[in-house]
Amino acid sequence: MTDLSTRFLDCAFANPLMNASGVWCYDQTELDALNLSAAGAYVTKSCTLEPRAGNPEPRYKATPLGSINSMGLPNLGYRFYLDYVAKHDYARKPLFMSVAGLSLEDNLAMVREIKAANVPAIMELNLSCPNVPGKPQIAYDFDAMDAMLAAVCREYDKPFGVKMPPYFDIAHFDAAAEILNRYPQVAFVTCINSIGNALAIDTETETVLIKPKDGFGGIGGDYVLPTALANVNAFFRRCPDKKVIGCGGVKTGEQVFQHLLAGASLVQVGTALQEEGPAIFARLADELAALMAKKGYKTLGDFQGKLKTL
Ligand code: RRO
Repeated sequence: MTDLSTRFLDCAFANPLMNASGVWCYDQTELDALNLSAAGAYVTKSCTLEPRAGNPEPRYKATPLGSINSMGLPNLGYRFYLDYVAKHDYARKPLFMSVAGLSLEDNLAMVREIKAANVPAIMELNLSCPNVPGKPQIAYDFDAMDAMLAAVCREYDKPFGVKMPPYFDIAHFDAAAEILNRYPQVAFVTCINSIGNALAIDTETETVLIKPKDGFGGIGGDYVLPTALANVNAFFRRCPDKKVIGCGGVKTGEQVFQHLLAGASLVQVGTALQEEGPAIFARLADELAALMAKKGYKTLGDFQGKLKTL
């Protein structure tokens, strides 16, 4: 028998699969569908202090190789998500709450309320939203990231995680990991958010695919798998006291396996969930179990983080 169960931050997970924040987690209906799905856990849409309508549509488009989005952080406001996580049955499955304030002060205000509510939800602080016009990604400004983490760690009392953008240079892996390692309270690192500010073009109409920011948006799906695996492995190697959550380019059990092998403890699904719906989790779990059985692996621990080099 193949066992997909795992433990993460003292919580039991039936399997390592969950959604990527932003996909299928905007409102009660979508969140309830994830709760009913075969996902081992799920995460709420990144929230802000006040509700946001987000950017003008069309703001998400699938392409043959993945997706491009510039949603612009549409969400129902942190009070809705805090209320949702407060009512969740944690015996059923763990739940994460994603937070993406538009400023340090906004994040601190939300963190204060989350702390006061004393909910069992695991906080994922999004340091990498690429799509709010005029707001650069915090995790691409190392001083701002350090200041954000210092302030949030002062305000919050539980372990939490950070959602990181992709980095593309070894010096940046080193610098980002060095900052994260200053904060033991940062218990996990989710790699990666979409690759920001890409441009997808329709040749026939000679037009961009999405309306916001003249067509610039974050890409996910097949485009990003090798970048995601590199970031997972880079932070897995550099942050031995933290867990890594893999995100990017997962649409088969084999890709879940690759993320786990590279060092991920849990694996998030974005574009493929958007395209296939929450039934994808049962398929991915079956495919992962079949691949493990073929290789003679009985538990995730048999291969997790054991990527070989040449
Ligand atoms: O809402 C978005 O536009 C968005 C966010 Br907050 C994010 O973190 N990543 C992304 O691809 N889109």
